[in-house]
Amino acid sequence: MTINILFAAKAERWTSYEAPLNKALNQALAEDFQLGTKFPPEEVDYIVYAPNSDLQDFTPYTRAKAVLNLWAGVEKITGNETLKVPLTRMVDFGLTHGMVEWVTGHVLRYHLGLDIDILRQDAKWEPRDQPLARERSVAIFGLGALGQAVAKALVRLGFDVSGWSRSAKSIEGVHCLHGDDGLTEALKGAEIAVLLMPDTPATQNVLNAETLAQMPKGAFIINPGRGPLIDDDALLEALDSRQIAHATLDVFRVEPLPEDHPYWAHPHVTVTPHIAAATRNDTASEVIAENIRRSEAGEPLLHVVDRDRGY
Ligand code: NDP
Ligand code: OXD
Repeated sequence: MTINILFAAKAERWTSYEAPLNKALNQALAEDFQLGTKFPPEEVDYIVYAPNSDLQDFTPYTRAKAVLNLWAGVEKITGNETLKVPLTRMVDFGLTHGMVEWVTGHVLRYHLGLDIDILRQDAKWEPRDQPLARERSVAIFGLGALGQAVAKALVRLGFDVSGWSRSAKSIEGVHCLHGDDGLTEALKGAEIAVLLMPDTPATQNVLNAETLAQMPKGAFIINPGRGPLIDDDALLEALDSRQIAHATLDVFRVEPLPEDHPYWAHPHVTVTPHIAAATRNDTASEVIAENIRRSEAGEPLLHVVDRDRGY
C-alpha cells in the first residue's frame, strides 16, 4: 500500500522542502509513497510537522504512525493531548553545525572583547593583553545534541568548559555536572554561560535573581535555547548592576520580541532574531526519510521525544 506523508508546516516551508524531501524519501524508501500538503486525514501515515502549522488537532489522523517534528524544540507540541502516536524531534547535521558556529562566534566576541575595537569611535591607540581561551571558563547549560557539540568545539579551542545537564554525563575535556549541587558549581564556572536547554516546567527561569548572583561578577550570557529559561526582570536588574556584563539573546518568551521590550534598547544586550541555528532542508529531509524507513522496517525511531519529560 502507498505510504501517505502529510507535510504540515507553513506554506513557504513546503516550497523549500518539497524537492529535498522527495529526493530523500526516494533514496530511503523501497515502498511507494505520496508526499503532499492535503490528504483525507484518515489516510495519512506520517506527519512531517512544524508546531506553528495550522494542524493542532491530531484526532482525525487515525492511521498516522508518527509525527516527525522539523524543529529541535518541542515545547509547543508535547502537551497536545490529541497526539497519541510517537513524536520525534529534529537532530541534524545542519542544525548542530549551525549552532556550534553561532555560539562559538559569540563566545569569541566576549572572550576577546571584540566590541572594544569594533565599536570604537575615537582615535585611541590602547593596546591590551588578550587572554587565551584556557584562561576563560565557559559553562554550557544543557548537554544534549547541541550542547555537547558546542562543548566539544569550545574544548578544541582550549576553553575551560563545564556543562550541566539533568542526568550525569561523561564528555572528554568537559567538566560534567548535574543536579542542584552541580548547578551551583556550573554557575561559579560561568564567566560565559551558554543556555542550550529545552523549555520545560523544570527549566523555566533557571537563570533567576539567585542563580545570576552565583555567577562570576561581570559574566556574559548567551541564550540560543528558549526565552523562558531566563527570568527577564532578574536579568535586566543584573545587567543594570553590572553583575552580568552583557547578554546575547536569540530566543524570547514572545517572538518576535515586541518593539517596546527593554532588551531592544538596553546597552548591554544584543538581540538576534531566533537565527542561531536553522533546520536545513537537505539534511533535515534525510533525517525525516530515515525515520519513515525505520518505522516501515519495524526499527526504533530516532530522536523520540519523552513527552512526560517534555523534551
Ligand atoms: P536535547 O534534548 O538533545 O538536550 C537537552 C539538554 O538539556 C540535555 O542535556 C538535558 O539533560 C538538558 N536538560 C533538560 N532538562 C533539564 C533540567 N531540568 N536540568 C538540567 N538539564 C536539563 O536538545 P538539543 O540539544 O537538540 O536542543 C536544545 C534546545 O535548543 C532545544 O530544545 C531548543 O529549545 C533550542 N534550539 C534553538 C535553536 C535556535 O535557533 N535558537 C535551534 C535549535 C534548538 P539530559 O541530557 O540529562 O537529558
Ligand atoms: C528549533 C528552533 O527548535 O529553531 O529548531 O529553535
